[in-house]
Amino acid sequence: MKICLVYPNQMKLPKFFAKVSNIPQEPVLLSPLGMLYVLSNNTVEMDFLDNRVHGYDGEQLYTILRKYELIAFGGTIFEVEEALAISQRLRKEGITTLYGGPDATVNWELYSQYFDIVARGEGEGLFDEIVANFNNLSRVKGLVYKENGRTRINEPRPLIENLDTLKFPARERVNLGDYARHEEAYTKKQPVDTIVSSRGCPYDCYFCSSKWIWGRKYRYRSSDNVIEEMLYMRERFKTKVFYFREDGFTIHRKRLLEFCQKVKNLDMPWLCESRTDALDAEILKKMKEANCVGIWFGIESCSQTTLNLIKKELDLERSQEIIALCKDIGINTGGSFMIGFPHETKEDMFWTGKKSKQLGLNYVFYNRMWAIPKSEMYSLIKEEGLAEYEYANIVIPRTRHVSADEVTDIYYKIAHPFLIRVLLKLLSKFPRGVRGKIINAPFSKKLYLLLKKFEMFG
Ligand code: B12
Ligand code: SF4
Repeated sequence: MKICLVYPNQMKLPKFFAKVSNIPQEPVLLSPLGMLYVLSNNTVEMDFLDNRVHGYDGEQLYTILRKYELIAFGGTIFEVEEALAISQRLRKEGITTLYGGPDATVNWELYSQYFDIVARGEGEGLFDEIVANFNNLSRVKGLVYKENGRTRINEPRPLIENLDTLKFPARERVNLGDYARHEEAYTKKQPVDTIVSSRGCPYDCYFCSSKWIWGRKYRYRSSDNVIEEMLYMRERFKTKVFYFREDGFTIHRKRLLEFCQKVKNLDMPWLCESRTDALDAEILKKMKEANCVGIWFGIESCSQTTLNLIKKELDLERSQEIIALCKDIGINTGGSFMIGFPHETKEDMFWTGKKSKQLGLNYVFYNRMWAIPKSEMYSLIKEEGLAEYEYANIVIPRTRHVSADEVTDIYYKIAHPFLIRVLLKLLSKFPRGVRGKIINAPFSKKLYLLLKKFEMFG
């Protein structure tokens, strides 16, 4: 069976979204790790096309994909539009289409109308099972598909118990040079490559959809297995800095300590994301000794009332202490914040904007609130009629006190100092593809960080 795995290109968003720059008009292009796991952990042959790299238009894509018997799309809610459009055309020709990945796992009811098959959950081993059971898909756990006009919902795929049994993601199937491999906010060294050491998050923040993708069970790879992948990446892809982009890298203290102990003499600098409450002075010192050069914190708000309301389970004072400790120890820090939670007033938003810049972080990043389908906040926004803009399942809300446009204006003022606003305006004059190349180039990131530092922190 001729199969092609496709990461679609990001949809063109309506004008309103242009100002909401965290809804990425030109997203940072990273290698599609989930799909690379799918490629290395199925034995059936599959071609792979990342249309964010190629930028084929609908006609070109259709011509390429017509040659296959099964087209499997993945990606996030921001790419699904292209998959939907091509899927309609391919299905008319009798080609089977499938949608998998995080968005499919969360919103499978919706998408089962538009694809022949929707695959919920992890994709390792899935295609081997599909090919072996193509005439009786009821045997393949995780699938939702049509049979004699009726929708069949198979039982969910069990979670992979031992992540160490997986082959490393098939990075050799892509040209890593096509993707962003730099992280100027933390390190001058390049290339920086993404690695994932765990799946799932036990927390329950009300704006997040993690639990709908992975459940709340936290699974992690052994430190030996992770270090083996790092050594392989250094050898094969010349990776200089390793970025653990995942929900829970620091959740398991014992594993983290063991990892630090084993990696410290290998000269492999690394970055990670973390909750502030997972860290303390002892562990931060060990992380520093083990060549940790930066930590990204999801702090979300500078109001304790908001943090409690959104079920983040974080103490703001403690976050401040941890950031100060990182500074003392010599680890760079970044933090992200959200502007426009449903209960927020103008004052609340400006407070987070102001206070976040005084926390001692090296780098701050703001998200204009939008609601991820299936999150608790998504339901609340729908129930209270707060959704002012909706496009392709993406909901841009007002707050109970401030209109959606005003929230966006406030966000824009907080997130982009004057000079950056001028540059963004200039950039918007360039065509889409060119704009993306400029934004993803290392020098742009450098300039951006410099201006941000200069204007925000004086
Ligand atoms: C790293 C990351 C990023 C990176 C890189 C993303 C990329 N495109 O390469 C950066 C920082 C750039 C990023 C940006 C964004 N991200 Co992001 N990101 C993540 C994160 C933390 C990890 C992704 C990952 O590598 N996971 C590990 C791999 C192994 O898992 P996986 O990709 O899900 O793949 C597995 C399965 O899903 C499945 N699978 C995957 N693809 C396919 C395809 C087929 C056909 C099949 C059958 C199965 C399958 O098999 C894989 C192996 O088991 C996830 C959260 C999470 N914990 O998963 C969010 C997540 C994917 N991001 C999300 C979002 C919303 C965004 C942003 C829109 C955020 C924003 N406001 O800017 C942007 C834009 C995304 C874009 N257009 O690419 C959402 C997606 C929700 C949705 N319904 O679509 C997630 C799930 C976060 C969340 N909790 O809601 N992100
Ligand atoms: S926001 Fe982070 S900590 Fe909260 S549930 Fe999602 S992944 Fe977990």
